[in-house]
Amino acid sequence: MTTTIKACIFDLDGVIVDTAVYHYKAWKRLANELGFDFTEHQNEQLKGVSRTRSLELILGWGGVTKTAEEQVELATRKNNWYVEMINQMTPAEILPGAKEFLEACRNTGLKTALGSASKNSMTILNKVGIANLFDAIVDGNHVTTPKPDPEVFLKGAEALGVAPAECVVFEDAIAGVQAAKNGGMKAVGIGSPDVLTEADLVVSGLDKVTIETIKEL
Ligand code: B16
Ligand code: MG
Repeated sequence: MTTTIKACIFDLDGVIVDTAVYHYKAWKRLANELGFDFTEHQNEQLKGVSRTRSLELILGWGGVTKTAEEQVELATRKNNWYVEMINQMTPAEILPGAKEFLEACRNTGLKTALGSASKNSMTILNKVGIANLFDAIVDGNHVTTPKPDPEVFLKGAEALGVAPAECVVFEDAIAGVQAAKNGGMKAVGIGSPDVLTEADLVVSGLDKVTIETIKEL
């Protein structure tokens, strides 16, 4: 039996915009202040991962131990640098096809939601000028359990008033694709099919997907 798709839920970093580059710069600056460095390759492991967990991973790479209180201070320091950078973002930084695909969803009656781990998603959406293209926004401020737990996407579906099986999630992170599948949703991976093996379909970007393809999933 095929289920009608009624909504699309989008991850933010890596799907709508590439904020990973700003996260990397800010985390790298923090690591450097602590006396070590990490590579762009290691940074891949931080994509889609919460701020707290990212810090734990980075401290582990540097072999540095910090108290819970110190970790809060370090995460805040990093976030302040990150916010300085995202405050400079412009609409030119929207990834190819993202705005057009969001508009196409709305024009064909599909509901749209954001489902991001970031606590800064509103700042980013406002800076790039597309906050008005989402019917619901669920982000790191609203969830208690990180991806691959489906909480963020289930809350998105609930806010839109649609069943999980009627949703397609767009995700660039393995844990995000798993979260969608764990929630009983369809998943479109943005990236490489070799990496996002659990997705129902993998494309290189939202410029490579059409509403017709989504409805046939
Ligand atoms: P913040 P997404 C994620 O965004 C990023 O990929 C990840 O690198 C970041 O640590 C996380 O947001 C939390 O972001 O520090 O702004 O709360 O891919 O879930 O949209
Ligand atoms: Mg992402």
